Amino acid sequence: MITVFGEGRGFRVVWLLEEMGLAYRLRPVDLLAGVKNDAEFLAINPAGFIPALQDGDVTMVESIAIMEYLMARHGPTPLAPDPHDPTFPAYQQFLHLGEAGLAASMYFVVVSRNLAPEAERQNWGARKALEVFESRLGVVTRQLARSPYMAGDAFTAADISVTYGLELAQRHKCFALGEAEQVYVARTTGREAYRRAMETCQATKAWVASASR
Ligand SMILES: N[C@@H](CCC(=O)N[C@@H](CS)C(=O)NCC(=O)O)C(=O)O
Repeated sequence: MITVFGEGRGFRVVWLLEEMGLAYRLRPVDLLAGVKNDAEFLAINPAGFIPALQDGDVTMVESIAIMEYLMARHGPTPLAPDPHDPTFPAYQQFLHLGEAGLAASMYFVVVSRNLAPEAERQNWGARKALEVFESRLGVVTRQLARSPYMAGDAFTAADISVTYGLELAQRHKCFALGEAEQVYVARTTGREAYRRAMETCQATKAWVASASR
């Protein structure tokens, strides 16, 4: 049985598993409560961040690497184009840009604004991270002028990666997405597998509901 530890970016992994129709379970990890007493989770990821994956004797961290592993080990799947397909370079680029360019920078904006001590909320690092997010978003915007999805006409795992980064910014009200990005997010999150993933990720669901009130 595949086990996903933690929501947050683990939502990407759960969404992918739903798209692929694979059996899994989500093991909640409460980062806000702290993980120092969560021995089962720390045995999987001693560094204490989420998500982590356990699949038989395989344990992994890093949401994008986990998605690549699942598609390679449990595929093939149309969510990952063949390396010789013309859409592959864009797929590969946006799969990684969704984390390295979008979510990784936006994460530090979000935690600075919400969790940092009051006097440290408007810090240089958070402002720089927002600039980085905005510049990488420009690459997404240009792609959306060309095609409905990051790798062309078909939905792929790159869209799971990028959608998570865009939703992170939007939900925390850290960045107002433009029209093209909003239409794109509505398109990707309208999928049945996204809805099922949201039902599984009850902490994410509760947070989204409270943020939209
Ligand atoms: N690049 C990693 C980022 C992992 C990450 O920073 N996760 C956050 C929550 S979504 C976390 O665990 N933060 C707490 C910490 O780093 O201690 C990934 O894509 O999985």
